[in-house]
Amino acid sequence: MKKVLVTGALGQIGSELVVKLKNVYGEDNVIASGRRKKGPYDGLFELVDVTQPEQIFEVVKKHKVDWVIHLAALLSAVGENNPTAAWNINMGGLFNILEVAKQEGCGVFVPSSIAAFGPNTPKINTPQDTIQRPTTMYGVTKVAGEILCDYYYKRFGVDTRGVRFPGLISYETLPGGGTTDYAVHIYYEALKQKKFTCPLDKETHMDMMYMPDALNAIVNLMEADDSKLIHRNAFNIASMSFCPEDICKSIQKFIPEFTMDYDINPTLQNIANSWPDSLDDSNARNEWGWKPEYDLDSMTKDMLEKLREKLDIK
Ligand code: AKB
Repeated sequence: MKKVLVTGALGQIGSELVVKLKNVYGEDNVIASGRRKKGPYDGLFELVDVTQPEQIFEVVKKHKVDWVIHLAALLSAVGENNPTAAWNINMGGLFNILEVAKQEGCGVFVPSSIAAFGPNTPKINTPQDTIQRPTTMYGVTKVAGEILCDYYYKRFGVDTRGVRFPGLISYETLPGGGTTDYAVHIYYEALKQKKFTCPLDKETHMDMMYMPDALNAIVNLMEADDSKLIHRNAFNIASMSFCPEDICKSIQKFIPEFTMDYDINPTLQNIANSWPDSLDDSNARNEWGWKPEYDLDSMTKDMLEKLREKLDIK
């Protein structure tokens, strides 16, 4: 059974991933970690600041960790507000994790992002191997991270794996500081206010994914047969591509009185315009059987049901 350490475990992905990993690998084999512990935590938790290598070493040794799922990172919008912090946390943190993995013999899963692409990348059906000249610090750290993971695999034999996540939509924990966050907030506002002011223009298409598919991608790639992997660290994965107008219409199927207006945030709009509209994920499908389950309407139905319950809205 694998022993897995998750960094950034209290964030949007980590808070749900830890629960899934415990179901797959067992309660005692999953160690959640973060810079701060917000209140009591149900299960193993360690304080780890990924910019401090000795803290990572200590926890990896203490728990005899086999795999690190490295989620601690600043996202695109906060990264543009503080590029220095984005560089230090995203690159410094990843370098430290890879060094520990090299010395302690761990595998490493690191998510990349659609942010690893830029305005001169082909926008539709974006290939996995293509032009990558991102225009955000977050994107720069994601491309550099993909290359650094390739390097640690080729040079030192560290088993590095990763996918490029699109915008992730979930009801458990809010995302913090991304460009795609509107696609989560819209569901909260649809239930609470029956209206939403969108910070992106109505035809801004981006790739998106519902959290259960994203979690399956992590576990399935980690469990994939090494001999079948031609690529390793930057798999395009896709399940749906939509714009604000599409998600509005999808919500109106379940809440007909829902309305949306627009107050465009230029920083977010510029970032969104620089990203692809839709990704070609054929390598992930062929090499490790990637297959998403949710489309826009099935996600909307589930999101609204789960949020109604969570927010206690009849
Ligand atoms: C963001 O918007 O920054 C993230 C991402 C696409 O990586 N959700």
